Amino acid sequence: MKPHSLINYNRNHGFSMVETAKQLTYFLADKRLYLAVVFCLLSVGCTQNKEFPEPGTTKAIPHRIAPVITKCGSVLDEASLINKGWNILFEDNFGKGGILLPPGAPNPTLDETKWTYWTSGAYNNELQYYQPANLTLGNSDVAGNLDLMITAKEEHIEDGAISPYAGPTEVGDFEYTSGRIESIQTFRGSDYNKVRIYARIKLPTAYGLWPAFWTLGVDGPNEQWPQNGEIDIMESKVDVLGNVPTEYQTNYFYGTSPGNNLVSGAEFEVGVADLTSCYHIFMVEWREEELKYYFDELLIDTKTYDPDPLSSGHYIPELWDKEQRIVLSLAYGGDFLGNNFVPGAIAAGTGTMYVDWVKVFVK
Ligand SMILES: [Ca+2]
Repeated sequence: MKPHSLINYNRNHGFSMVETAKQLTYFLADKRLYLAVVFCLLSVGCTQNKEFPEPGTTKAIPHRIAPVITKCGSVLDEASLINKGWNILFEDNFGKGGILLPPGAPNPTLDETKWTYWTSGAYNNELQYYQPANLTLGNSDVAGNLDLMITAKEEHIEDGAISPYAGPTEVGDFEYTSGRIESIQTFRGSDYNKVRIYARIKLPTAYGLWPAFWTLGVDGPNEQWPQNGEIDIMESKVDVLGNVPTEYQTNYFYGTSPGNNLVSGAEFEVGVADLTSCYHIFMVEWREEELKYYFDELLIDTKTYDPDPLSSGHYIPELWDKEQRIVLSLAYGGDFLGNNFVPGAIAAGTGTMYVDWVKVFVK
């Protein structure tokens, strides 16, 4: 998801200061230089990272078409997990009894003892403004069960904060809204032998959406992204042709200085079944020396430690000690959608990401 890697810039600011073509040329030249320097400092670290999908570039992602998966509506066998020695560390089944948010909302929604939410824009040149009103509870594929529904839609927001860390004057206008939550519960792999992070999700179908289930490291006094690490368990999109997602990516990030990602070639694209008409279980098993990614309990990707730091997709064991929180987000637009992305309409009923539950097991 690369939360801090790219800056939002000039979404709502024009070039009215430029009065002649010559001035415009100079201005744009300066701007490109400025952006290059800022991008270098904030995102690329000027040295190691060639992996960020910065605008204007394309990159090869390891790609594998998994066996055709026709399973639909997967259910987790928790009893079996517990019999095998796994203990549950965190869960939210998004059931009834949640706290009303915002007050007066028609549905009980987020349990604020478990989650925080964003009320702002984000990063990566994403177009949405996150707000709690886009987080609701609704019926799932199981009678009597409820899902957390994160809904992206077209909605005008005037002078919204451009990020959770924006100053009072750092505001902009937005034409899309959506939702993002982060778990209050955090965990380090190094406190356990193994950690499994699960969610049961049905993805939205609207073009331009960027649903993601991931972990983000907790900032420390001298530690920022990607020093604190990140594990992307699932991120997907509807392509420029509007095709229903049949692919998603796994990834992770780690670095030793702010903005300087050392992970190389760990983005892995998984070809699977339709992700939008069925609920699927996405999971990563985090071990000291590897990340093992599962789709409906089928192992589809392993990122393993390799002493060769340049080996593609290698795992960096320092991540093991980095405190993580869980994030569920539904962005609209942004760098992940690629250079050909053009913002458009989100048809009614197509902009919702359905999350039945999230669980963390440890042993
Ligand atoms: Ca549920």
